[in-house]
Amino acid sequence: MNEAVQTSSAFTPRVFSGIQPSGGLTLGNYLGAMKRFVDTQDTGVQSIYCMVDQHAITVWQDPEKLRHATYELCAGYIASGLDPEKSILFNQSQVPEHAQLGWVFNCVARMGWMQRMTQWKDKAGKNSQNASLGLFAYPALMAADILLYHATHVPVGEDQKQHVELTRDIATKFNHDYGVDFFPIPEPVIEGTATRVMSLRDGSKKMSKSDPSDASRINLRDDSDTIAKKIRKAKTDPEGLPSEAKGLEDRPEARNLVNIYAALNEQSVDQVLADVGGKQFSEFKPMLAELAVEKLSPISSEMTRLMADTSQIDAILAKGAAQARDIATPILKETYKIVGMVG
Ligand code: AQP
Repeated sequence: MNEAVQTSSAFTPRVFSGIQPSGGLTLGNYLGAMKRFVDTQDTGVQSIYCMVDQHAITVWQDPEKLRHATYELCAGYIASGLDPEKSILFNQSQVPEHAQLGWVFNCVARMGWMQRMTQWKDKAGKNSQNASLGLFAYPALMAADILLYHATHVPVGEDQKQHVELTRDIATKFNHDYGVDFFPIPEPVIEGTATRVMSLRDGSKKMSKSDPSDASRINLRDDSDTIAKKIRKAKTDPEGLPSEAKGLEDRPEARNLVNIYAALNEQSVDQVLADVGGKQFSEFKPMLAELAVEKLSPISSEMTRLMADTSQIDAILAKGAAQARDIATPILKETYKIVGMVG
């Protein structure tokens, strides 16, 4: 992140990223996003992190569960180490400028661009005529999330790379169509050993909040026994662990467990394999379970503590929304002026 953030640009480096409150947080969200957000916080670059509830409703959400998941997500951000005094932490729907800029970008983005998005194809599936218009337009709103703050760097997991590339296309087209150099062309920041944490049941599928199988993921709120049980039951192959990363090729489930271990323990895959190479999974899985419990249970306990008094979270969100609007309002105003809106 440090290296990427130092890239020279006419725009002041600023980091933006978001997570959907579309269910309970997973180990994938933690390693692919939250843990990396925390690492960025102390680099001195202004960082803005969002709960993207408007993205969550692109597929139907039970209203009570959505509200609860939004509070839990905020608690998860803080419990993972994000400090609302250092980073701006807010909920998307509390900053109406996201939807307003999103509309402008709906008019810049092309249908063909959206149709190529793999997330759209995966989520809409064969029944795309019945998917929401919001799900189709999701990447234009995501572009608005990022560009509303003139963010230059977007830490994400692998799965969101294509959406950040589309954000770049939207910024480029807007600047070109109106003959301005108004929006930065943001960089996706995809670093580390856990940019794509896979399902524990199928090494070809991403670990996801909305996977119907709870055994496929580790939830941040799982208790120690559940974490250990899920890791014990995780799919593997019959071979032992290799001593070098090359030996994990064509072994997606084995690679996934080693990647998770490396990310949790802040080691490289080679360092992990230097220690565990030659071991069987029957020996490695308990090591992984112990490490996962050691790292995740303090987060879960802190989330429980924060959730006991949601008025504290309300106050953090109100402050974050005000800080976000201070940056967003002039940028939206200038956008409207550029496109010729009176006001
Ligand atoms: N399995 C993963 N590995 C690495 N990173 C991941 N992220 C999500 N899953 C993994 C990263 O977490 C951030 C927030 O993602 P999101 O929750 O907003 O949306 P998503 O990527 O669609 O995550 P899910 O869990 O799959 O949600 P649902 O099931 O609701 O669609 C992003 O940076 C993402 O890359």
